[in-house]
Amino acid sequence: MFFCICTQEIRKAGESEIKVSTKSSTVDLVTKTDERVEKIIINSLKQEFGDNTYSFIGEESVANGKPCILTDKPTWIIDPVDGTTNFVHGFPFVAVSIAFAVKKQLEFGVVYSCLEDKMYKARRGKGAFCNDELIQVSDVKDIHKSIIISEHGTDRNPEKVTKIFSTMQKILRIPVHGLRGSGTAATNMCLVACGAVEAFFEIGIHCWDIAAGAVIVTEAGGILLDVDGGPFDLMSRRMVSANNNVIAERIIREIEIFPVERDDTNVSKNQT
Ligand code: LIP
Repeated sequence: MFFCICTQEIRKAGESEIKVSTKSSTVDLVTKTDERVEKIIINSLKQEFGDNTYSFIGEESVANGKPCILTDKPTWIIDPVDGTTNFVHGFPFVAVSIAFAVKKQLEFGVVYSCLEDKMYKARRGKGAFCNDELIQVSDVKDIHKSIIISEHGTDRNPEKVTKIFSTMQKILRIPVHGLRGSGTAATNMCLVACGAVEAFFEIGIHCWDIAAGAVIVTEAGGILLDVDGGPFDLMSRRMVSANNNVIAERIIREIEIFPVERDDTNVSKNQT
């Protein structure tokens, strides 16, 4: 129900002049719609499930100073408008992403691609679906027959931009069939899950961008790794999601890694 309200908010706001502010850089955009939709989601979840039993990690709450702490407590992880830059420009990929974790284990995730009217959802151990149709990752193992997705993020630090585009150039020259980017990590992960592309990787995303997509990809038969080939770490702000290990490992060989601050950087050990 609140996906409909959120979509109405997003569509309505998109019809008039959108007031844009910035966060970590001049190109890291936020709008009143992001904040309003996050409030609708959090208030609806509190109304439905109670206030004290759960923690909330919301992109805009964190931007306004709330801690980004994933504890053992049941936690909602929310990106109210994933693809804010797209939203501001009218580029038609905008998603609402909500995940739920217990004891740091992601239990289910929902990504609603508002303008495509595609509801992706998955619960651990129960499969992944798009508009109630079962979805599965691609069975492609030959990197030369793959489409790879990545994004350049919102950090314009020259060294990072150089590494991002050097990585993309190396992947393109493998060669792969194509490189793409929707502008929203949540949507990119759903494109892996439904087999439209073979892999999505990015350094610089946040936990709220990928938490729901992580459940959807794994339940669709895909895998998640760190960009160095190690285990996936939701709070690390770097990730590879792929249809299989062969594709993932081939991509990882090309990624030029640069440091990013973890989402939970300022959390003391006794808070986790
Ligand atoms: C976006 C991510 C995307 C990233 C963008 C931006 P937002 O999230 O989904 O992967 O490349 O820079 O962070 O900010 O639109 O919610």
